[in-house]
Amino acid sequence: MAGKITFTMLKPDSVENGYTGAILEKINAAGFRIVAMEMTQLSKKQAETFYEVHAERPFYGELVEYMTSGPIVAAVLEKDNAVEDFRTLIGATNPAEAAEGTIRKLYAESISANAIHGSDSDDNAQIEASFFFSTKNRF
Ligand code: 3AN
Repeated sequence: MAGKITFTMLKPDSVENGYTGAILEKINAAGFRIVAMEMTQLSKKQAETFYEVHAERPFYGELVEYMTSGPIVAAVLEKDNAVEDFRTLIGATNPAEAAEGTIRKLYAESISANAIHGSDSDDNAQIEASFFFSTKNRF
């Protein structure tokens, strides 16, 4: 059965460029319910841990530096088939390859400043949601 939650972060470029409201509107319009949400700035340690799966990738240092460069908005979202539907809504990692109408096509600047994160599996959605929010703070 497809999972009901996914985890997202509006990345520093989205917040800095004033796109938070427009992106949340698109998320709501696509049928996702906001279960938990917080505006925060990641510490280096938090970003390193969150992106640990990419530790060996050449862009890891750049990614951690970028994700700690300004505030982000973290949220847990609920919908049937949440992970897959959200990945469709945000579009390809590289905005140059993202489909028309997707969040990354509309709002991303580059492959690293790519506007938004979305979990890539149900297991990671659970891990990432728990990284930011206790069950007590999910509604
Ligand atoms: P996605 O966010 O689409 O799941 P991942 O998990 O492959 O993509 O990559 C995680 C993050 O790492 C991306 N959101 C992006 O910010 C960054 N990233 C991925 N590939 C590159 C790359 N080739 N150069 C710079 N940053 C990258």
